[in-house]
Amino acid sequence: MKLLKKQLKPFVNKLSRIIDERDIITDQNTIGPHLIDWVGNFHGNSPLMITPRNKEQISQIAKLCSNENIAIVPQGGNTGSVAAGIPNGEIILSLKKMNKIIEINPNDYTITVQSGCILSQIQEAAKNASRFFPLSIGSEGSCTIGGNISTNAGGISVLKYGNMRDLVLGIEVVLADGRILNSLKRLRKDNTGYAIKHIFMGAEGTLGIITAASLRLFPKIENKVTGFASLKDLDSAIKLLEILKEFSGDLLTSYELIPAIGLHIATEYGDNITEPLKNREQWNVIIEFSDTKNNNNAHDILQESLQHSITQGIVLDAVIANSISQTNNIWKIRKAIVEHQPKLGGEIKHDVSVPISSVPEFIQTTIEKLREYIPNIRPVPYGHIGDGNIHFNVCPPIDYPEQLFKDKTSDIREIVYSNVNSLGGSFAAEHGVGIIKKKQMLKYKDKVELEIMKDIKALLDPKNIINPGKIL
Ligand code: 2HG
Ligand code: ZN
Repeated sequence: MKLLKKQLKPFVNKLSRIIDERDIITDQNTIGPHLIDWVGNFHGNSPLMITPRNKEQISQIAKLCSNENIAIVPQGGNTGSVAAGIPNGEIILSLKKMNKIIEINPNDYTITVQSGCILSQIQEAAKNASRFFPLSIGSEGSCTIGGNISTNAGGISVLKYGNMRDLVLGIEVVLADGRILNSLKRLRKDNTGYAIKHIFMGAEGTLGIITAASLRLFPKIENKVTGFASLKDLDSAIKLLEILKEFSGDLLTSYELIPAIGLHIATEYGDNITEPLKNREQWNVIIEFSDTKNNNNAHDILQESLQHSITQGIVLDAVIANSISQTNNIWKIRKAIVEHQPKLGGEIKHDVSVPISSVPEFIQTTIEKLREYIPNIRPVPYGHIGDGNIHFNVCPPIDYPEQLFKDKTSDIREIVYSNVNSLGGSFAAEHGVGIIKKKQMLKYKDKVELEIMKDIKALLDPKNIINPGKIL
């Protein structure tokens, strides 16, 4: 399964009949960055990385690996946080050289791309054609669309446009035995039996190597309005969400929870960030409206809904950004929380979801349970609560010994995940399972679902050569 040292040379010889020698990398300095996941808590190893340039090459590589029993880890931008793209002795198949936009069809509102395209490259191509590709995540300047599809990425626009799988019309995949599944259709309706394309989305590269995809585009956004509101309490977060939806129809694109500790992180460690409101309150939200029309509509409706919420006592104070720099300042708060949170003496990440109406109860009760376990512990629950997704990251009390906190990781995880489970939630909302959450998979995933997943894996990859040891 792993490529042993003694196998390296003869295997490289065989590979060089399929791909250019420039695309075969054994230098460990070059491979190094591909062995560490974004969070940095998982270090892998691999003797070899290959960077093929087309699906035919990948097909031949898969056949070779299948014959030789050598496992492959597909890798995109390596921006995941559950180590799904990190090898453990297997070879890395990087898709970074498959980065062409194949075609864009503005009239059909579709774009067809190779899987190594960077997300921002696709956003840009759509914009240049007066269209909009809505997936938006922190790593959009370096993550690849193949990785986004493989992990069914979420982000800040799911509220309106759905997860990655909702944006995929067709897909092209190289299977473990080298067959190429060609379903790059650009259809909105295609009821021809099982939706096979969907099993590769969220499969984290365990069922095949995605080489291209056809994606949905939307009308170009002409006008974005960003607001920041402080809330009376956590329950008000859901009440305000309702009001915003009711007042605006479908203008609401983002609704992100920012706790007071998030504002502390942003202003303390972020780059020149100012507090948006005079008084720092415990619970706050970032609100974004997007409009395809270039007029004052979005601004006026946001203002009206915030005024109404203040009268109702739901919102304590609010501001609507009236310049690009004010807008940037608000979104910089959001980014700074992700980046600087580890500076509070370490962090334990949990990417979870519960039904939207259960968000306040989940956050409150989890905080209480964590405080019973370690008084003064500092939870930082934030993020995409508009779709029930909370990044429930946990930091230690001030001056708490770092190692002692790390040693408590599995207890803390258990407190968070069991509370998620009791509210009918998911222990993996948008980041996937990878290696990091395999234990929870066994504990919380429906047994029959798990059996079917194993059956599908055995059917498509009987020799277990595509990303072995991940998810299952
Ligand atoms: C985000 O929403 C990312 O910014 C990362 O999903 C969240 O791990 C995190 O803290
Ligand atoms: Zn997120």
